[in-house]
Amino acid sequence: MKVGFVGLPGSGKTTLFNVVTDREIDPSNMGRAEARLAVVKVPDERVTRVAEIYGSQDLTQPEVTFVDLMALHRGEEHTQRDDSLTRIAGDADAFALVVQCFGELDHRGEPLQPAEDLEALLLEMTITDLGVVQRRLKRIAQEKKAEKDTINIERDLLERVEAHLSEGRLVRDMTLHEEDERLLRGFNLLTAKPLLVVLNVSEEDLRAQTCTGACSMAERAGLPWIPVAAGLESELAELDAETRREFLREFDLEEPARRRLIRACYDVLDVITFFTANENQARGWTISAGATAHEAAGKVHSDMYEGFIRAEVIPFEKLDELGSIAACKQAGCVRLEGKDYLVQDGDILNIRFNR
Ligand SMILES: Nc1nc2c(ncn2[C@@H]2O[C@H](COP(=O)(O)OP(=O)(O)OP(=O)(O)O)[C@@H](O)[C@H]2O)c(=O)[nH]1
Ligand SMILES: [Mg+2]
Repeated sequence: MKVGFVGLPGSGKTTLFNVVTDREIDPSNMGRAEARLAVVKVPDERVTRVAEIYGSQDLTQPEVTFVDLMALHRGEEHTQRDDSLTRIAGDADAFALVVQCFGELDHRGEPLQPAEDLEALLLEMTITDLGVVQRRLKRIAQEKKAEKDTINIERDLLERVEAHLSEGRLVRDMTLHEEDERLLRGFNLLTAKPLLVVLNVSEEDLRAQTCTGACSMAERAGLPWIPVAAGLESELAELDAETRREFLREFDLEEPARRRLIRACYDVLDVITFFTANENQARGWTISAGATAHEAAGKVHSDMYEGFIRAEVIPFEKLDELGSIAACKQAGCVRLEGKDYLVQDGDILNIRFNR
């Protein structure tokens, strides 16, 4: 699962990125197209418990990759638009839109207007998508074999998307058939992805639980939002764990930004976690809600997908409660499921397959 941070200049993307990733920077990505990438282990205590019960030597938490992207500028601040963001961030599963809600002035030195900033950001993303769609339409028009059915289907779809975007609306709000969605996926349109609004608020606003205008703007746009005080949290990161906990308590925050952000990303992406375990390793995996046991097997290994026979399933709650696989078997809590079984959050899957 990969989440890209986008935002206007100075909105706090890098500060948030550093907080969320504990500054664990992947050196192989240094200097690459201005985007910084870091893999974060999702804290899920269930993996530890699964490892304990299975006697696994190693454990692997599910992972989320965060990408600190370059700033998007307002239209009037740049002359040339390109699709570099689409190219760099195209493979992200979702975007977190970071909106500056701290301080009095924005990066231009003008009075802060978070709702307007969010609107400007969404507009920039919409225009970027429009550019991608229009460039493709232009190329289609130039194609000699323009009468081919497949090309016509693509053109009709892109023209619909163009009309939708031209009204300033997001592709994710379009009603699309599965076929259309598959066709569009190749274009990596920014506004087709799940979006989460991150309001980067000041310490005072966090304490007062006040919501800036941006949250009603997010709601109008049908987007989920969370408040985060990136500046405060980056200061807290310098403290030892106990002092940090005390501070968080003082702000009525049960958990640090990293956890809240990951949880919010799970929600917007509509993903769940399943586990695999043996004596060597216990591991958590992230998969779309509604995925089948067959798809889950494919996530673990292509051999398991190809040779899938069935899955033995134990729900985490049962395993946790009964404390051993033998006890689960005895209580009839180990189910045998076929390819089409819909994986549930917390399932421990033992995939039987033909090698
Ligand atoms: N007071 C306060 N300052 C913040 C907060 N978040 C970021 N800043 C400050 O705002 C400035 C810009 O923050 P960055 O994290 O660099 O913002 P950015 O979005 O990465 O900026 P660009 O990459 O240049 O677009 C820095 O001086 C930060 O210290 C916050 O929550 N509160
Ligand atoms: Mg930055």
